[in-house]
This record gives sequence, C-alpha cells and structure tokens, in this order.
Amino acid sequence: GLGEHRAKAERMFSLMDGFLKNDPISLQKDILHHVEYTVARSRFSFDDFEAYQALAHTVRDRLIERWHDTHIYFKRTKPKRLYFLSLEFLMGRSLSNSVINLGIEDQCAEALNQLGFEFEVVAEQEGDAALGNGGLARLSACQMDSLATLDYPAWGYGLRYEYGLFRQIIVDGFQHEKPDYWLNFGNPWEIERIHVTYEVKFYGTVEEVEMNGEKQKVWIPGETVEAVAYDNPIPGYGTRNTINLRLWAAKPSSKFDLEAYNTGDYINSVVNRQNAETISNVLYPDDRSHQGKELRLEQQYFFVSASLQDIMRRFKEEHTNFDELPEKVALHLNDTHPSLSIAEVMRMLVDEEHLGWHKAWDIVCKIFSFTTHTMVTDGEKIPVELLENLLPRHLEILYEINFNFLEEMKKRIGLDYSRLALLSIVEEGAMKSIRMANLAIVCSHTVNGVSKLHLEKLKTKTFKDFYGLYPEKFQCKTNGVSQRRWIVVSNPGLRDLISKWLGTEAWIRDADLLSGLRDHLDNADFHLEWKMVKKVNKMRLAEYIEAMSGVKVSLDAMFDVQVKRIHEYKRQLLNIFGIIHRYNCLKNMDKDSRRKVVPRVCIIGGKAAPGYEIAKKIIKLCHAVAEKINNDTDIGDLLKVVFIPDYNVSVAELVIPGADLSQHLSTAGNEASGTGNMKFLMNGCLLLATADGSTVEIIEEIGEDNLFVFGAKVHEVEKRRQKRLSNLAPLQPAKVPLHFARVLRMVRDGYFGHNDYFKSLCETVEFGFGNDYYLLTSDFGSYLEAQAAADKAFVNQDKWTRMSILSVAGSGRFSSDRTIQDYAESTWKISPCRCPL
Ligand code: GPK
Repeated sequence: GLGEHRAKAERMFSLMDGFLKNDPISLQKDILHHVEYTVARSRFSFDDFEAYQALAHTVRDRLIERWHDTHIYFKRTKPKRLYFLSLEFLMGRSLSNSVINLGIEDQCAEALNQLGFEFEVVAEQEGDAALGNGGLARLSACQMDSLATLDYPAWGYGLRYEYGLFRQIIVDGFQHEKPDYWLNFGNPWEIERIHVTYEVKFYGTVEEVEMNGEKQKVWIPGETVEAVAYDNPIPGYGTRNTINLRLWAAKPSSKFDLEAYNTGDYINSVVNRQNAETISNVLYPDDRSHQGKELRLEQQYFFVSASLQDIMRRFKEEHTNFDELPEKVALHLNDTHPSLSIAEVMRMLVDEEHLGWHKAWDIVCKIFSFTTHTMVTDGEKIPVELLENLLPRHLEILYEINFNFLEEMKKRIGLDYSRLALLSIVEEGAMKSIRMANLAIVCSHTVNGVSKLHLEKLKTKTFKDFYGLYPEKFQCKTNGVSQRRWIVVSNPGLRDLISKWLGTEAWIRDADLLSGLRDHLDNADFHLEWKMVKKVNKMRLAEYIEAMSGVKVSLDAMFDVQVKRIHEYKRQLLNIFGIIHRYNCLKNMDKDSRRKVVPRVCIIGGKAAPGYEIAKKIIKLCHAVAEKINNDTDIGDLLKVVFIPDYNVSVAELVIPGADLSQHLSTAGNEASGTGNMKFLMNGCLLLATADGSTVEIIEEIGEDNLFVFGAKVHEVEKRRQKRLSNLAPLQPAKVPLHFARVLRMVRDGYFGHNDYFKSLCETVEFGFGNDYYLLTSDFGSYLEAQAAADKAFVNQDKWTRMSILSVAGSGRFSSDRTIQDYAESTWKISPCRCPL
C-alpha cells in the first residue's frame, strides 16, 4: 500500500540525514528554536505566519547543509559546469517544494501538528517569488528543479528584483497594477553573501594604449555599481544534490564618489548613491516586448557582468589555461535577454586576459548555447545610441564581431547585399540597433526551439537565412514542466492515487512511468477514486472562487479554465465570444432543452502588460460579460463566468488541479510551445486547443480522440490571412459567420455596456479595421464545434474519466526532466555529478 512506499522513501531519505536530524522531534525542536531566536517570538505564543517563518528557517538550515556538501563535491570533482543565464525566474512558493524534495514532508507535518498547527495552513502564509512574467520564467524555475534532481553540476544566474511582477487588482472590472514588494516580510529562502560582490562598470570612454609594442583598446569606465550575491538553494528530489540560483542585487559602490566627498558635497553624494540601487529594483512587466529602454539595458549588463566575473573567477581557481574553457564551462542564454554576455566574454578575454581576438572568438563560439522562446521575427533590439553611451567598448566589440561575420559571409554567399543586410547583427536605418537574436545565433553553437513546430518555423521562416548557413546549429528541445511542482506539490490527492495504483513513487523522478496508469484504464475502483480526487480539487477551487468573487458555483458544472498572460494571439477574446454565444443559445432554449445542458463555470485569469490597452479591454469585457450573465436569474447554474484576479504560480497550483477542461486558443503558428497545456495534462484535465506549439506533440502522444482540437492548422493560417486581405476592400458581412457577427454586434452595441470603450477591441477582429489578424472570425465555427464535443463527452463520465486518465498517462514526455536530460546530453555536454550520502 501507500504507507509502505512512503516508508521506503523515508528510509531512503533518513539515510541522507546530515548534521541535522529529520525526525519529527528534532524538527520540532528546531522549529521552536527558530520561533524563539530567529523570529523572536515566545515559543508559547506564535501564529501561523510565525510558524511559517520558523519552519522555513528550519528547512533552510537543511538546505544549506546539502548545498554545502554539493558544492564541496563539485569543487573536488571539477566537472564541466552549466551556467543557466536568465533574467527571469518564477519560483512561486518554496516551502512545500523544499520539504517534498528533501523528503521530510510527513515529519514536518507531524512536528507542526504536535505544536497545534496544520502544514497546509502554514504553507499558505508564504508569498510568491515572482521574478518573472510568464511561461518563459516559470520554465526556468522548472528547469532548475530538474537540473538539481538529475544531479547536474549547474548554476542558475538571475537578478534579485526588489519588486517582482506587479500584483493585479481589479476595480470595477478594470486592471490596476500594484507594486509587489515581496521582500517586505523577509525571505528565508535566500542567503545574502555580503562578501561575494563584484564591481560593475558603466559609461566612460575607450582609449588606445601601447602594450608590448601593440596597440590595445581599454575601457575607462565612468561609473561603478556593486553587485551583491543572494544565493537561493534549489534542492533536487531523491538526491542530496542542492544547486544554487545566484541572484544579484545592486548596491552603491564604496568607491562610488570619493570626489563628491572631497569637494564637500556630502548630502548630494549620498543621494546619488541611491541611484545605483535602482538598477535591480524592478522587473519589466512587458511579456515579450523589451525595446530600447536604458534602465533595461543597465539591468542586462549589470546581470551579465556580475555573473561572468563570478564564473571566470571560479574557472580561474581551478584552471590556468583558457583553452580549457569550452571543456569546463557551458553558458546558456535563456532567450536573447542575456546576449550581451557574448560581447562581455570577448572583452574579458581580449582586453583583460590579452588572448588576442581570434583565439578569444574561437573560444566564445564553443561555450554559448541559446534558446529562443518566440515565433516572432522582430525580436529584441538595442539602440546603438544607448550602447554608445552606456557601454562604449562593448559597442566596438559588437561592431567588430559583425564586421568579421559579414566578411566571412561575403566569402560564402557573395556580395548579395540584401541578404547580408538581413543577416547583419547591426540594423541600419532610422534607429540603428543591435539585433540580439542575430548576435546569439552567430555566436552560439546551438540554437534551440521549444517545440517541434517552433523549430520548424525557426528553420523555414524566422531564421531561414541562418538555417541555410548553419543547419547543424538548429535543434528542438520541447519544453517540459516539473511533475514535482505540478503534481506532487499542487495535487497531493492525485499524487497519492497515482502512487497507489502504480505501486511506486518512482514516477516522481521518472515521469515515463506514468504510462503505467493505462493498465488500469477500465478498472471501476480506479475510476471512482480518480473522480473523487477531481471532486475534492473542485471543491477547493469553488471555495476560492466564492471568496475571491462572491460567485457560488456548482460542483456538477464543468470547470472550464483559461489562465495565462492576456495577449491577442492567445485569443481570450475567442473564449469570451464563445461564452456570449453560449449565453445566447441558453436564452433561446425552452425549459426541456435546458435540462439537458451541461452546466459550465467559465474561469479566466491572467495579467495584461500595464501598457497593453487591448489586453486590458479584454479583461474589462470579461468582467462586463460575467456581470450580465451571472445576474441573469434565467440562467442560474447553467453558466457562470469568473475572472480570477492576480493569477500567479500559487493561484495556478490551486486552479489547475480543479479544472475539468482547459483552453489553449492561440492562432496556430503563434505559441512557441506553451507549458500551461502540459500542467493541465498532468492534472487529468482535458484540453481544448489549437494545433499550435507543443500541443501538436501532445496530440501525437495521447491521440486526437483524447482532447478537443479545433481551428486552422499552421499551413492554413497563411492562406486565410491572404484571403482575408483580398476581401478587404468591401466589407462583406455575408462572409462573416452569423453567430460571430451577432456576438460582435452585441458587444459593439453596448449589450454589456461600455460600448465606446469596447469599440477599438471589436475593431481588432473586424474587416477593414484591425483585419482580424488572429483569425477569430474564421476559427469561430470550429471552436464552437469543439466546445460542443466537450459538452457531449462530459455527459458520458466514463468516457471523460478515460480521457482524463490517458492525459496523465501520456504526460511523462512533457516532464522538464526529459527536456533537461536532452539539453545536458546534446547541447551542454555535461554529466551528472551526484553528491554521495
Ligand atoms: C516567450 F518570447 C517569450 C517571452 O518573452 N515570454 C514568454 O513567456 C513563452 N514566452 C512562450 O510564449 C511560450 O510559448 C513558451 O512555452 C514559453 O515562453 C517557454 O518557452
């Protein structure tokens, strides 16, 4: 039984006890110690939050122990290390994840119990670490979890923003942004390293000096800021390995402004020092559109410079010859955001280590790999004007890289200037700028796509020219998510059920074992327990919905969820239009037909970038529609619409397990991968989705009978867009499907109020205005059919449960463990380095 498996796992983990013991009594002693001496409360009287703080410190002590052992072991064995460079990490909460990965969850729960506390309640006291925007940032977090679990000698590097992603407040249906000062209540999961600091330089000039009879460029910087390391231990599951996520915070440098002191302007010099700290102050909230802001560039370089100084110092402690760099160091660029690293390594090797340009270049081309996360061609650019001022030496280096690259290209493809202009790292024109993607592709040995479909588009469209030049660089690493976070932490009921029926917990380290659930596909007891787990999760979600929005929802209804960042291409508008259509249908039905309708709770959640007007209007429309429908006594429980505010990792952990159906509606060819789809799949929630991104591979894995696929396929999208343009001149209402036109008219004419406000939103999907770039009109019919198929399937609960089981059984391939192993073997060329017990 289950107890046995837990007991076995516990024995395994207690072998790993280090200095600190993990039995409930020892844990309890440590918790009380931290209540008294860390939290400074009386051990006779402390509340849930203080209990959280004390337990967090108790767990932290254990993390530190393993973290030390891991790093001592890495130091001794000197393996090739991976450095994962990312400006965003969405870690969410750490307590549950840590105690699970340490294998001390039952012991902690018992220790708390004896003190009169409940683990779940205590765990909910923790706030999210939200140092990222969306999918890309949560992917980084899952990948760190997998790197630790698979024993890879890896480090994560990032920025310690003092303000994470804004908190979304809804007032009267409108989104407002509030700062997320997440450090207000302390952060027990980080360790400040006041002695691990580096100076990061900005501005200044480049001068030429004579060195050994040769002319050499040197950068004479104008300003210095100090980077301080904050270490965040990342424990693996079922291993002692605990790796490090090192985040940098900016502090004024002690050398910052001696001069001001000398000239007597003491007050101003102190005030100026504060400016340094602004660099790591705030995360940019614009998901996938970072264009030409000076502070953002400062953040990028601050991050790159501090990380690379740290990495090079570590390399030089162990090695003397830079020829060994490619054998010992792999640098991974998580999207283009850290691409300045390339220029920085060149600067370090050429200007500081005096290796000579060609030798340095040769090394640089062997250490970088790059993953892009977008289907869009028009990627990140840095205006030359900004660089010239902030990082003059780097700009020169970038020009030289580009010059050499274009010379090489001229030899390969001839003087085809229009092609050369496309390949160039420097974009000429009104706003001369550096194309970060081109830079990353030219200098990386591997360019990864995040799904098969994404890679295909990179090869044939986005980076077609580069693919022609370097076909061997382009590889597919389909994304994955961690089953530890997305089943074990967030869905304990399902975790126990899976372990019971598989007879093992080994799937927590080896997700392919989930396929074993297929053996019980027709077992009635299994079905019963499966449905029970879902029911309990739905109850939890229903309570949350009522608390957040006051809407009471029926547990018999199908819980239909779309949660993700709000973007036009993700088509939340298609969902809302579908809801309005459903409402219209219900209104037109007689009593008899209504009795046969599957009741629905439509749940939407997600943040809009603060400056993204259309996205904000979508949020308002959702609220306006909800208000109308939820208050229509004619409709009752048959249809409810709920917007869940402030969607984040911990909200996702609650919402995803409670969903029956989840929607992934991006116009085919726009979602690079998608990872939400995988999280829902792992939780036995059926997908209603377009054949986009990684959903194509989910279809491949579980078969199209086990989800609801709709809409134009990638190859049809282009054709339809062209057709739409040729129809453009006269408005042709006859070509707009009837239902769609009706829904659109209702919104435009003010059926949900605010018609002036919604006008520009409607225009995005109207011919002759926004031209419906994302093809809502042409996909609407197919979308409604898929919705009808979902309704029909839900009536047959046996069939639904089978589909649900097959979803989880097929989710193993979408574990981030698979992704990371693939990266390790084929891109980074690193091997596991398992710290002995
Ligand atoms: C892609 F380009 C970006 C970005 O700036 N932020 C972001 O979250 C997402 N992404 C993609 O949109 C998803 O399709 C993908 O699954 C995710 O990155 C992780 O690769």
